[in-house]
Amino acid sequence: APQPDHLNRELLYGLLDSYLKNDVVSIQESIVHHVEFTLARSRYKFDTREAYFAAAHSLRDRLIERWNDTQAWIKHKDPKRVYYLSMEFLMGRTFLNALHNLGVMQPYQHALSGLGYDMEKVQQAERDAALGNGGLGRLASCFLDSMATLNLPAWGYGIRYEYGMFRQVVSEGFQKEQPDYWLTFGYPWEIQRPHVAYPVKFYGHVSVHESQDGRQNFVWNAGEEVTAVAYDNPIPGFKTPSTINLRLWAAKPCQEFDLEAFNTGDYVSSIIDKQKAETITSVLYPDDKTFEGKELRLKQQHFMVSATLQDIVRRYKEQHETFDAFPEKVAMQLNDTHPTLGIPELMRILMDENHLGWTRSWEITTKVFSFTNHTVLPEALEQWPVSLVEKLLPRHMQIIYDINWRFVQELEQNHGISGDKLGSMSIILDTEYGKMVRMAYLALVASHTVNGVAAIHSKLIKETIFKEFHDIWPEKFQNKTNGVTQRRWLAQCNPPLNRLITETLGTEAWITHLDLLKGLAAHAEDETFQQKWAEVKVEAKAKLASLLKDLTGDDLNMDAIFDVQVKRIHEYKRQFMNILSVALRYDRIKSMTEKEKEEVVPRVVIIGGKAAPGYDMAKRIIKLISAVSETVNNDPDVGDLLKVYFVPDYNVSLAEVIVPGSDLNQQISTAGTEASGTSNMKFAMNGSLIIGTMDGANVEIAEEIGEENMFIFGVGAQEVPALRSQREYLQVDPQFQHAVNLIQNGHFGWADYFSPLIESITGSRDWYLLANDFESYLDAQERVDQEWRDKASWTRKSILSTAGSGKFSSDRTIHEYAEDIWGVEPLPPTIPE
Ligand code: H53
Repeated sequence: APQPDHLNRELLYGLLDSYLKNDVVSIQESIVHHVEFTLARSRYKFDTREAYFAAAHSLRDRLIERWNDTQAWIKHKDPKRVYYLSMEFLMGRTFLNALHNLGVMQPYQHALSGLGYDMEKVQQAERDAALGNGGLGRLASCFLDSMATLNLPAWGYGIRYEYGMFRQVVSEGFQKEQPDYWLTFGYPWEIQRPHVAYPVKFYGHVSVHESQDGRQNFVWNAGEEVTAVAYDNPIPGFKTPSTINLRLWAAKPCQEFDLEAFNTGDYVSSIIDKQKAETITSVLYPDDKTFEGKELRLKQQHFMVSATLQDIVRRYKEQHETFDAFPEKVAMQLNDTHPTLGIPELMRILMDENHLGWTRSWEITTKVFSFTNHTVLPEALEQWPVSLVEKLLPRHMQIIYDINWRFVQELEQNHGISGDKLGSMSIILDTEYGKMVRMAYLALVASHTVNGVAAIHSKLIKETIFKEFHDIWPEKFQNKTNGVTQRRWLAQCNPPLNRLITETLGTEAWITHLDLLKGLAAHAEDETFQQKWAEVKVEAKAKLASLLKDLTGDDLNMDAIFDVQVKRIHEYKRQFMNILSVALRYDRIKSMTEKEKEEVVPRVVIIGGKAAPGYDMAKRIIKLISAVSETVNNDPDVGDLLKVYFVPDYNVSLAEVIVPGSDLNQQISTAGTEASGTSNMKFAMNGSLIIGTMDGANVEIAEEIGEENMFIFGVGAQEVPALRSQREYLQVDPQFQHAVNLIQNGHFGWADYFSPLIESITGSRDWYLLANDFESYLDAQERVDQEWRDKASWTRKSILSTAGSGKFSSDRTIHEYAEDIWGVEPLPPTIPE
């Protein structure tokens, strides 16, 4: 780019010598300025949405100054940096989070109300950025918040999908997917960087050239080239000026490539052809648990890692002459296997573009990558056909073969492995449909560390899917129990509880040191404190009730237990078991006398979550929940003793209302199937009691808050394999059979439509062991009702849930990653406030 002839530094510094002011009038000026000049609306007439956009732009200015200074400071200090590579970031809304983290909530509230706008409504005008499916994507977003707050020199890298997670509409009980075109009115939190752009190649062939020193040079002659353009999203830390970057790539047609095509005469077709490049980043794949093997998805993965690695290498080379220091300056975390192509891509960049030999390149590569596994479900593990990888990325396929060849040699020579075992560990798997690349094995071989996401899960991966690798490389394996950011999931989404905690502890230091919550335990028995705690819960419940009132028109019984299960719909998460028990509860109430009914503990059962569009069983489960809901909610015999709601389009913003407003939450996966779960942590923080199995992070939550303060039930993970093999001989519990009969006999209608569901839990087909766990589940539900009758005891448990949730801050998780895996250190920016 052309440089200025003469830089008048003094003048420039003088013009921007301090940060934007955060007094109410300055903020109002900046909002009105953006109304007039950014939105080009009249400052005398703008609606709530325009007020949101103007306020967002005003806040964005404040983010940018911190962002610029943080980045300049990091560049100046040149520390080791960590890059978090993820195909998903489930960010949700940004406005409230940025206000809180910058500490300007109050002045903005006053500024807006002074102009005549209600902060609550303004904030509702923001659309969620839903560039993720569920747990894995939301974890990545919590991690960004923690990395910024801990002052780590960190960046996130991902894709700027034009269509995020689909909008779920439930019509007559059936899920319909609608596109989430979230960019219609623009996204004020991003900064487009047209000059940060890289070519990304696909297809074509590889040619070999002999160089003068006799070395072979591989040249990839691509068949297609697109441009990756950077969009930067500033991520502010809490109570620190540190503002890190989430760089998302968008695909654009490549300008220079293949100009010949334009000269063949068909100018218009050439342009139209190029425009297809943009489809690469058009849509997020909405299934996070079944591997699909679609070519476009593979393209997305390569697109993301290729642009990212070019960017990282360019940044490194700006400050370093050789690659010697690369491993001391760069750490890259692979969020699941989705970005694993980054491994052969870095090898390619080092060998083919920077002419390092294999040995040097491999040494560098294996020092920078580490990888997180998020599931043991076999259907989720990525295996790409060799034929497809070869076609799309011919050079990468060669490199993967070479990596595998050397790996197999090592197994034979250093570990004495041969025969079938060699084949079972090979990165390339031979199947009847052809050869496949096992991405997890590639990631394992090239990474210095692999981690699971909760203690039980990390143990399981060592014993099952990665056992043979653990046998030879035990030191590679670590656990990093997930966490969530208490800024969003407690401080921001539950202001009354925030105030009560701060008042009780006498400090708001818990917002950065969540362990301090244990100080609440001392007050758990205190009656006045319990009273206050219960009042705060009622406030949060009222908000949830008003949300449901808007959705359904119903007034909820505030004395009822608000019983919530919100998460993706999946057989292993067992929403089906939940609704079976609801059917039974309904049936019991129906047979009661009026006198007996007086003893019933009222419940509001709330279920929400999306089914992957192609997941037939999950869609039937949604229909079943809706059918039960329809029958129960309209039955005058039941009144408000039981209500069932399916909340459509569950997303981050809804979670921010639902989580604080719940009394009870269900974490009831078959033991050994849910790697960690993270909503369990959010609920616990907000004083909602868990009914759950000993699965995922529930196990560690029980250690922290005490099993006696939860409703634990069901078989343990160690028992599952044996029980699965004996399923057909199981003596089924009569209550289970009765619940099944109710559905089968058409009590809720649609009996035929539900029969595949019934079959899936019958005899030897009951893979997720609903029949095994049902009795113990009902028993736990009975304990819930008993506990509710003793208000003081329930509240005490609720307080102890929050008090025991300190471990589950993503600050703790990120601190562990930084120390044990990345070797990066905090770099607090010294910026004048
Ligand atoms: O990742 C969460 C875990 C959760 C696990 C989830 C996950 C996805 O969201 C998508 C794909 C995948 O393989 C795993 O199911 O248990 O808490 C974050 O680690």
